[in-house]
Order: sequence, then C-alpha cells, then structure tokens
Amino acid sequence: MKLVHYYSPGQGGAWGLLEFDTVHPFATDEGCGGAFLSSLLQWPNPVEALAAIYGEVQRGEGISLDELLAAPVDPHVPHLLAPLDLQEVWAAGVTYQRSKVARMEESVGGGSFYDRVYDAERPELFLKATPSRVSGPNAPVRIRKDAAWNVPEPELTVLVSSTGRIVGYTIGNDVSSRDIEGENPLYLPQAKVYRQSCALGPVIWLETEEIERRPFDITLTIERNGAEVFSGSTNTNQMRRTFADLVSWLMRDNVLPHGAFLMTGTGVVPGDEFTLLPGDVVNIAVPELGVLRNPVVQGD
Ligand code: DO4
Ligand code: MG
Repeated sequence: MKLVHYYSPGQGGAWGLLEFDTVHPFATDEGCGGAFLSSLLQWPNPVEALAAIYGEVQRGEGISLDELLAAPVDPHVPHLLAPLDLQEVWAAGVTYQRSKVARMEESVGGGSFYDRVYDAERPELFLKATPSRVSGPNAPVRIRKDAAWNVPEPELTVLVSSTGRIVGYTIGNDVSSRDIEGENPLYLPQAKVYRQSCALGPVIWLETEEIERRPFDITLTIERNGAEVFSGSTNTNQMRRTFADLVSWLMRDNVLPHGAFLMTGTGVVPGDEFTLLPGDVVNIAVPELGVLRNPVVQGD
C-alpha cells in the first residue's frame, strides 16, 4: 500500500492510497484535525488499521500520481505535500563508511569522534526537523545564508509508529552544511536544522510486515542549468546498522506520540570540491518509492 499526501484546491490537504497509477483520497486534513497520520500511527498495527479503514470508507474521485508528481507547488493546482502531519523527523549519522570518511575529512580536529561513532554500539541520532521545517516534493530545500559548503544527503527514511514499530518507508534529504559541522561537531544542530533543511516524499510505502533491512538502491543526481553535475549511488545493504537497531535506540526513554520519521544516514557524499548552489535541482531515486525532486534556494 502506498500512501500519498496532497493538496487539492478548494479542499486543502488530503490523504489517498495509490491503486495502480491513481491516488484515491479517503481523508482530508481538515476532517482529521490535521492529524490523520498521527492517529493512524497510534494503532498497535497501523498498516492493518489503514486497510480496515480504507475498506469501509467511500473513496473520492481518483487523481493521477504522474499529474501530482509533475505539478508545481501552486495553490491553484493539485500537488504533492510532504507525507506527514505532526511527526518529528529524526536522523542517524555515520551509518555508512562513505559518511564516516567524509566527516573525518571535513572535520577540523573532531575526526576521531566520527570514527568512534561508526564502530560504537550506540549510534549517532539527532532531531533533524519538526514538520514546519520539512519540504514536500517539488518544494524548495534551502542552503543557509551563512554557509559556504552545502550538500544534499539522500537517505532511506523509515516511518515508525508511536510504539516503535517500523510501518513504512519514504525518501529523505538531510540537507547539511559541511563547513559548519566541520568547524566544530558542537555546531551540528546549526548545520542540520533550519528552515527547509529537510525534504520527504513522494509517497510512503506501508509494509504489512516488519522487514529489518531491505536492500534499497538509492541514487542521487544534481542538475545545474539543465545539466547533470553530480550522480552517485549506494544501497542500504552498505549500512553498518539495521533499521531495527536504529529504531530501538530512538525509542530508548523517548516519546513519539505522533510516530516519527527516522532518516537512516547517507552513503552518497559528493567530492570535497562540490557544493550546492541556489537554482540546483536535487533528485533522489529509490525504485520502490519513486523520485524525490527539490529545487535549491538560498537567501530571502
Ligand atoms: O555526524 C554528522 C551527520 C552525518 C549524517 O547526517 C549522515 O551520515 O547522514
Ligand atoms: Mg545525514
């Protein structure tokens, strides 16, 4: 089952399920007090609960997913929204060898911290974004005004219920300022958490079974003036940790009343000479989930 969150003129936000290429709406943000996903994630088995709800409710007229994917973020046309309502977005770091090496290279004096966390039992976890900092498909992601070296981080992102059950997957972009995090590891929250520093979408793939670690292919491409300026790929089987292990650490003495998204780390880092520029377009493709595409902005 694939869950889609989109905006429809006159109706506002709506949630639909994908059947073949068509999204069938069955709940509106307004009708659910802006908390449809939050209430779903409070069920012991959210995927079963959704299947039951969907069987009972009257489905609205369908809309083509391709049309939504191609639509600009414009209040006059139906377009995709980030697939969340009240969830926090958490992130894991240094879960791939490539990220460990990149962090050690960029870091002025903090290199051994990254080396140690890669091998340690306890993973690096941090709060990446609250819902208002998250962009949906085709909406801008941002590079900070006060940063000179910025990258997208393409990350398989797990959806977790309020009791810590892995219930689905989406694509995430953990946009980061490498010069700020490299200057001092204590600056990490500023390198990671700011407006439009995170993108999620285009859909949530809900799984009926918990599967520890799917071998998801992840490809990042970056376009500049219509030409490709970077392309790189990885697979989640290169991760040093399992999704379930990361989620178990996230749940320790934590509360996730609305469920949460957990970005599982990047395994693709462009070379040190590369920085994002305003006007670039970032595409992150995962065959099972589609493509998350976002233009890059900076400044006012
Ligand atoms: O420690 C810095 C963060 C690393 C990160 O975000 C990643 O590996 O994806
Ligand atoms: Mg990251």
